[in-house]
Amino acid sequence: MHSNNMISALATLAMASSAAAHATMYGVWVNGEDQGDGRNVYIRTPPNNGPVKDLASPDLVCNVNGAKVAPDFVSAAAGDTLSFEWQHDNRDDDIIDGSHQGPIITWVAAFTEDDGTGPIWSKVAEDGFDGTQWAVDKIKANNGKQDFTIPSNLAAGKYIFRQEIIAHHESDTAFADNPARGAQFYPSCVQVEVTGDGDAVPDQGFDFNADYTYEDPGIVFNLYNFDGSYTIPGPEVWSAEGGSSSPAEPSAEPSTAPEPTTAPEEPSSSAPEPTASAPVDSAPAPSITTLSTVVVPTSAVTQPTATATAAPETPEAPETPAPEVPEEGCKLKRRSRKSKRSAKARRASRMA
Ligand SMILES: [Cu+2]
Repeated sequence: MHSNNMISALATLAMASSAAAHATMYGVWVNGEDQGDGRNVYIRTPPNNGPVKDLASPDLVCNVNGAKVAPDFVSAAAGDTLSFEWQHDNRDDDIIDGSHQGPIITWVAAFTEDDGTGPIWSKVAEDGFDGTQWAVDKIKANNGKQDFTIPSNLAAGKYIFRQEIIAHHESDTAFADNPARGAQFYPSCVQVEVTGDGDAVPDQGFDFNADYTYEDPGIVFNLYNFDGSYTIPGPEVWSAEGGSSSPAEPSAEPSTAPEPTTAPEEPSSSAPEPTASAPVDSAPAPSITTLSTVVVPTSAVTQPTATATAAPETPEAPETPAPEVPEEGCKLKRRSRKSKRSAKARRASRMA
């Protein structure tokens, strides 16, 4: 029927103007070892690679399947190096569109079968803009991956590690002010069972729905016009200090006594920076094997040269909001990859 043709046409347009837009998490590497396709195995994988933009939505935490417990866990020891591998759709594709620049932030919470909402999260790693490159540039140059370290003092137990990409290509306007725009969050929650004899229990108590706000300059942010410095949203990286006075009781149970958080001064980065100056999409991948995200370079930020080259020729235009969900910036493209049957089913369910 008419509307089906319409959707096809729009889909073609969307694909043409933004052949590779969003991203989804494919799998996890532990100390450089591939743990295999983790989608719906140890990752609470959403049905598609679209973003979440509504800060009030529970989907902001672990995406739309946040309460769908995955059957397995990644096994790792405290102190191990993890890499979360992002891809556009599948392994070895283009990972994420070069327009989708922004930070990558990693969090941990005690395992829950719930959707992850509530004040349960602590930040374990973050990477924003280093004066030249965004975290997204780095994963595009490194097969979708960026290393971080499980805090070596983390108490043994089952956890959810949540990594998010925040894409800032439409975030000069708050989603609350214009649902067609806003920062695009790509949250992914991974089930990890951690071994070790540490005694640090995550206690930052961060609540995404309450503590991420449209007033945060790291969320409502103009990617195309900024002074070269970017403040990553959320707290300092968790210090992971254990209860030194009391005997260690390895447990993932939330502690009742919050540890004093003495925001530690992280040592400045010794990680090698890729010197990509060409546009990201055509640049040969720098031969970088490790990129630490635990350490945030705080040294002199310079003019954002990478921003200029990475800026899309055609910034994604505001798109017509779908009736079903208010967050719409990329929903159109998301839908474009779904079958007509699916679109038809949605319309049918809306009618119902
Ligand atoms: Cu997108």
